[in-house]
Amino acid sequence: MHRNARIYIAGHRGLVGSALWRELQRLSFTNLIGRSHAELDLRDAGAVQKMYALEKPEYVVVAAARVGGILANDTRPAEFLYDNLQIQNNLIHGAAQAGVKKLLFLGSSCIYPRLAPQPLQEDSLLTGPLEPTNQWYAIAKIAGIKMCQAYRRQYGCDFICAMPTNMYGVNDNFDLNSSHVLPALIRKFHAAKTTGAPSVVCWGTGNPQREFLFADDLARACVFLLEHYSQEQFINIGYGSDVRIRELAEIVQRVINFQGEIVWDTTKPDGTPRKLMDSSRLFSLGWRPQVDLETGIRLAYADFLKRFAGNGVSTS
Ligand code: GFB
Repeated sequence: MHRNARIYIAGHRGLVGSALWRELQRLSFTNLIGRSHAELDLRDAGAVQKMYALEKPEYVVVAAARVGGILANDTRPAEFLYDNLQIQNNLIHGAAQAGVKKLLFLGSSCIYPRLAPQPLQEDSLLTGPLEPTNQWYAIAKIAGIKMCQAYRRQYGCDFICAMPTNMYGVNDNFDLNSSHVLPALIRKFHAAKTTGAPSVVCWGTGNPQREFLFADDLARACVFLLEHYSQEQFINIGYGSDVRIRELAEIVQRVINFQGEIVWDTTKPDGTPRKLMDSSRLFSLGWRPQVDLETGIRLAYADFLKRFAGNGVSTS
């Protein structure tokens, strides 16, 4: 990509999109295009078409989605299905109409069957039933993959897809009802420490295993794929190893230095037992993550403190 390429990042204020925006700026890309949710409702096909006509992006990254943790996915199925289908249909179809040179669609590790062999290989797609707590989101993301593949086959569009594992980092969502596990734990342990609470309640049994990738690493992978990957087959983006949620809670406890105990609320769902990506295809192309889990958690906690603690916003 030339440094003055016009690159539209859909979702540039989110966890992944903002990391990609920073990375492209760091690499001296000068023509970055973004729209906040207030400026552009991506579910509105006409509005998306107008944006494409006005901005004429050469590259598009679909980092915009209705996202959330296990509870939000489980309790707001209509939003997770409808919003995501609308957003990605408008962005992908609109990009084809606008003659976009290359588009990168980001999916999720939850596209794989709940009990697919671990680590999850790309060819496990559609080989078994999905995890019920996030099947709505997964179906939308699978449809997004198929959209890109169909537009490549029928219209020759260079639309590629990548499936990131569970993400965390700077600019995350710390709302306890809709967040993923890592920001939730950071907020809960911080609140317990500052109020002197004796314990922190975490969800489920603590046994599920999850792989976590720092958003800045994903941003580097996105740039790598935009520059070096043009295949119909989607590609996994993971860290390479996973931890039990119990271990994750202990790392957060240590980073935040909370002295109390951890209590498990088993009335809350565990979700998929394990979701470790096989990222060997991407690794063999030469990309590697740079930020280990504990370092990333320290960076995410620093971001939480900067954004929320000490400015009057309740962190409990
Ligand atoms: O990150 P998370 O919400 O989503 O939860 P998934 C991961 C694990 O952490 C689950 C446990 O086993 C939760 O029960 N957990 C423990 C907690 N304490 C907490 C807590 O306070 N908050 C939260 N949120 N979890 C999501 C999908 O699944 O993964 C999305 O729902 C998406 O669709 C995303 O694919 C990457 O990893 O289970």
